[in-house]
Amino acid sequence: MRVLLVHPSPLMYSEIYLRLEPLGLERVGAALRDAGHEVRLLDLQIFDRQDYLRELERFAPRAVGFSLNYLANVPEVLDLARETRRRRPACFVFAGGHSGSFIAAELLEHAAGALDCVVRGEGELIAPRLLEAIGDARLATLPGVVTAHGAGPTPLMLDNIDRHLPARDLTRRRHKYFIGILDPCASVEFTRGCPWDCSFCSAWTFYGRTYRQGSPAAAAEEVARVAEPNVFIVDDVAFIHPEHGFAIGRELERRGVRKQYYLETRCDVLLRNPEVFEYWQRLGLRYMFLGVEALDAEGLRQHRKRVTPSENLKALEVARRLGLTVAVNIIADPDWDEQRFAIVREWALSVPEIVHLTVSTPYPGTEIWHTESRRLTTVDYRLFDVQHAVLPTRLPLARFYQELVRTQAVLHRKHLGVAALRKTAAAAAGLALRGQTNFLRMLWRFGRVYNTERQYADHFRPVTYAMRPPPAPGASRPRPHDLYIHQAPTRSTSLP
Ligand code: B12
Ligand code: SF4
Repeated sequence: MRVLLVHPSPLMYSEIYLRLEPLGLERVGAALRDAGHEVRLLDLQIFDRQDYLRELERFAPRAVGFSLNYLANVPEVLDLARETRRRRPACFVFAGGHSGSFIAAELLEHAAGALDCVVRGEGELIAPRLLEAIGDARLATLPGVVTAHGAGPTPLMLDNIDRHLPARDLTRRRHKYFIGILDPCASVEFTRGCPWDCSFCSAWTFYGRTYRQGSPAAAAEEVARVAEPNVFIVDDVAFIHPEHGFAIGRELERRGVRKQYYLETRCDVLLRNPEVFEYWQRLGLRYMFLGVEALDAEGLRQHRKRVTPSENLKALEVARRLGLTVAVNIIADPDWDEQRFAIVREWALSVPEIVHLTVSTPYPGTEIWHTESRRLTTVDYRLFDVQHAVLPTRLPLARFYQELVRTQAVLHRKHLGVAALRKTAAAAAGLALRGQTNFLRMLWRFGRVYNTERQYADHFRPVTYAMRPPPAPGASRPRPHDLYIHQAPTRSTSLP
């Protein structure tokens, strides 16, 4: 069967700093190909709506599957699904992915028949079975599948994440994928899931707080096959178990693989296992992202980060000693006033790290979606991109954005301003000579993307699809299992 898989367009944040391959769709694509289907993938982070409509016409797929990892992409995907239904009424249209998994029934309601089903959870095992069941009443009985007529049992989880390794040849114009100066950059997954339970995050609820590791040999083979010189390791928390990191590294050394790497981890994991990060630094680790989230103990407690401010600061010292370029994230609360923004600006300028600021956003699937007592000020999915305020702001909204954009601009200038760029000028020139211009282009985009008026005006766009707000804002803390998409308790992993 001809199947077209589609990743929606980028959100604000990715318009500047990065663009990464749709790894989830490449994995689902691999599983479908293994089952004998003819698969194409279109990434709207790179291509546009016209390209999609052309592909629909020329490839004439029997089924189209949309990836909905991000809540902010919901209206775009619904519009595309409706357009697909209008142009090709017999086509089977489905959606899956992270955010889609938490709001399946709501999506089907909005789609008003344009979506045949929503798939909850991991797609590799269920996608081939889904296509087999097209036109059959069995569809609504498949694990994780939700249709207008009913929902199947709890979603399936991959027993072994080495199965269905990503079909990278499905993504076209791969030179467009990059993160900062790692241009071009591929993505790999060494582990899946996270054993922590931060209150603002849905990574753990999506995987039922499980944590799975791929085999070191398969992971290294996967990196060896990547054509790009740079690799983004997508694991939520890299090298929780240092022996796994060492084992992958040794396999890479044995194969003589040399790449530059970017990874994300937690401060306490870095403090506990500095040797594995030091080892990876020798293998080519260049960038590390640490989710600091808050500078004070109270903020960390609210996010349930299970780390202290002093551990965070110590971790930054360790990362500096390793000679890595470190980026950290701080969560801005809509309740912040001018002074709170000023404190963050001051701190950010006093440390050598790249500091990112995201706005606290309750997402379906997170604990704060239920416990946040402040009512949402918007039901526009597009604003749920951690760059807009969806809760009441203490400052007048326009003033809040002035402070936010001012702070973002200070942080941007610090690591991408003229002075900072002198250090990377040679590398940037080298990229330009090789025709890799993603990094260079991103330098000029800041003013167009982060813009007080634009962000403020975004709140007044007409809303076609109104999001379903949480049933009872400020409810007491739900039981973890009630948040999981796998309702039957999955075996949870204890904290390392
Ligand atoms: C890598 C990553 C990114 C990459 C995105 C790469 C890409 N093009 O997809 C980058 C760094 C760009 C990114 C950016 C952002 N991210 Co991000 N990201 C992740 C992360 C860590 C891993 C995703 C991944 O690749 N996993 C591995 C692959 C194999 O899994 P997968 O993509 O989920 O796909 C599987 C299933 O979802 C499903 N599936 C997926 N698509 C489809 C489609 C069909 C048809 C089917 C059947 C199944 C299916 O099957 C796949 C295989 O099992 C997740 C956390 C997580 N653990 O999921 C956060 C996460 C998805 N990101 C999040 C956020 C908030 C963001 C940002 C908005 C903000 C930010 N500062 O990070 C931006 C905006 C992105 C944008 N759209 O422009 C949130 C999502 C919030 C939400 N509910 O919308 C998450 C959950 C992190 C969190 N802490 O909560 N992100
Ligand atoms: S450690 Fe990271 S991935 Fe895990 S729950 Fe916390 S924020 Fe989410």
